[in-house]
Amino acid sequence: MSVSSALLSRRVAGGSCRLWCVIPSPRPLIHVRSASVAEPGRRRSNEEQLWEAAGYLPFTRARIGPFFQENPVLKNPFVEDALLRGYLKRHIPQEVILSDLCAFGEHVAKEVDGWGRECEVNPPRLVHFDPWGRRVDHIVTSHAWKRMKDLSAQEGIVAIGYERSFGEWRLEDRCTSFFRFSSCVLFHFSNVFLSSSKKCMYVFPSRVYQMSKLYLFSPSSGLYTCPLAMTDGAAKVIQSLGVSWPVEDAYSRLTTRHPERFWTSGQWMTERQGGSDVASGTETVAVPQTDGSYKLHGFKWFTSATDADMTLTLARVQDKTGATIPGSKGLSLFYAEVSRDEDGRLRGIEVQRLKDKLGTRQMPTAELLLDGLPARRLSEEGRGVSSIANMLTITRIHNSVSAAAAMRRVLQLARDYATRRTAFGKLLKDHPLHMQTLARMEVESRGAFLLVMDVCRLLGREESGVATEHDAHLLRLLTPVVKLYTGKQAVAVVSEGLESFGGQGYIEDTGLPGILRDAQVLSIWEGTTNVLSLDVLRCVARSSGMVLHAYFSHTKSLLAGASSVSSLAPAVTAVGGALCELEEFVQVAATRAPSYLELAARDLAYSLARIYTGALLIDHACWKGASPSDTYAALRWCEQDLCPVARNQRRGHYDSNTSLDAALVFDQSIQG
Ligand code: UCC
Repeated sequence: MSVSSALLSRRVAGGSCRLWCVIPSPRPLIHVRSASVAEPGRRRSNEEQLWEAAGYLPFTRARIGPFFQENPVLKNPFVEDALLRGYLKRHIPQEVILSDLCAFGEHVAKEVDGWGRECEVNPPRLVHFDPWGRRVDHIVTSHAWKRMKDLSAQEGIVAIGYERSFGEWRLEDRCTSFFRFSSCVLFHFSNVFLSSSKKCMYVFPSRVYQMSKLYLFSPSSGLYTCPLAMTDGAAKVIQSLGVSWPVEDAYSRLTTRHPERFWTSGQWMTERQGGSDVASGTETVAVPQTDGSYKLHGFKWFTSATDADMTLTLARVQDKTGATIPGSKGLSLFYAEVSRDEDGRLRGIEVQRLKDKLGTRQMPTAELLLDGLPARRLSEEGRGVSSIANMLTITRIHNSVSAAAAMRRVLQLARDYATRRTAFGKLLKDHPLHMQTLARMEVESRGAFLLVMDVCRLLGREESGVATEHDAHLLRLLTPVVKLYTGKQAVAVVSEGLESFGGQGYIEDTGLPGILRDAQVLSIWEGTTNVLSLDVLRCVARSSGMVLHAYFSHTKSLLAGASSVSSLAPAVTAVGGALCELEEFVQVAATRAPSYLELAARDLAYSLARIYTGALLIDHACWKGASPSDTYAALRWCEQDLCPVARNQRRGHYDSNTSLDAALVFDQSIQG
């Protein structure tokens, strides 16, 4: 009997819908992928061979079953991001900017994201010696990593912030040029721009534009955003100290759009004693040379993106006896180029090893021995920390942009997946509990975005020369606040995001776990949460409280615009109440010992972040182009404890309970 006629007779006998019932003693049919090797040597029964030949054994030999879960798809992150588009629509509705971002978003989704993945699977490696034993210290990076450098230059990811083509711009003067977009997919929102552009307002969009582009790029950049952060920071430092010899060429390279000229910069601050307490941890010495230059000798323990072309770093100038000044007052800022001699050896640098990190593996991070690195002093002697502070401001803002972008990316993927994945009989998007979870992430993500962009707006105002004293205070206060708060949010939101993919979120080659690993660094480098909380106290003290004065008055002005919007009333009440609590806390804390404020520093920073973000969400929801979702997001955000520092103050957390905290942490005792 032929195979087909044998099957036919069985079908007739049993009915095809009950096939398995009529097979005598059916064997389990679960040998996915390994059916042919599971029981070596066993011959298949005639019956099995018949079913298999006819295609009725779905799990056997090369067949692994018919179902494949659709993967989440990255779509144009600009088009997909309603808040980004709304924010830009409100603040910088310039045709050229919007079409550039839209086109860049398309490029990111279609091509750049793949390069980012290649950076992850092809991490850098260090080649210490050439085949003949000569020391070369080559950091070998992937093709994709190099492409990221060229792309960053071409797209002006650093340059836009310095070109300032859009400097100070008066909206009413330019509104006639709106919406002649010829390319891309801006039809989504083009018809509502003009209606919102009637009133006169000033915007300072270069930094907002640059950071919006960075925001689109960051999650697909293979961590190239790290060298870009330091490059931007170095350009800012050079600009603030004066673009002149010996750094004018470097400045033009850091800020160029020409890939062949583009340089990246390092920021070598961390030594073996640690990266937070820079003042006492820096051992590197600078030995003066007769020509006015210096040679640096020291050990840099954690240098990110070590394939940079130049660096800014701190060192202590030795006097003629070889002595140095300890502490912050002994630190000066130096500029050094990374170059090779005629034998191909790095000049004055030995790369000890690459770091084996939890995440950010795409990027070379190294330990460097500085062994006579030629350098030029940029700051006055002893003014190193304050001179590099501008770099810290910029890298902290970049860090915050990357944090907001990581949250947005995981949400975009989770949202797409929710339209593809079926469980318990329906798509994930039709499970209200799943939607509630994503909505909570969305609220965090929106809050982070608005907080970050507001700091970028302030930075743009400062650099356009139009910042008031009030703006400058606000920028100083909010920079550590936004960095510390968004770093923590990113880890939480991305972690939650991975869970929304179930087990697949835990599988390396989906690319999802890397998002979480990379997010974890955001709360660590460029100042940990506690170090930044103390920086908040530092700027309050150094400004004699003026930064807080600016904060309170600006937050109140944001709320004032919403006082007549009834749908936002609960949010306005919550933020207003929290602001009063915060003012009371500040008054009490001002009368207490410094140790009291130090214990409150972290909760204070969180309170500043939550209250201000609440006010920004409310303000954005009041804008006439806002959507009902903007209102909903503001209401949801303001339901949380906006002022944890007041609550914990009432509980006595900042009184003298440090000994109890320590006793709890080191508890070894068992009573009874
Ligand atoms: O390097 C690292 C990794 C690089 C990777 C970068 C990529 C990130 C973006 C990625 C995106 C994906 S990690 C190493 C990072 N290290 C830090 O961030 C340092 C953390 N520690 C601090 O921030 C500390 O608070 C210090 C180092 C600033 C404290 O130093 P001092 O010397 O003890 O502080 P002082 O004495 O309070 O301040 C010295 C001067 C003062 O100015 P003057 O002398 O004029 O009164 C301060 O006002 O510095 C000024 N100053 C600041 N100014 C201190 N901090 C600031 C600030 N934040 N802004 C403005």
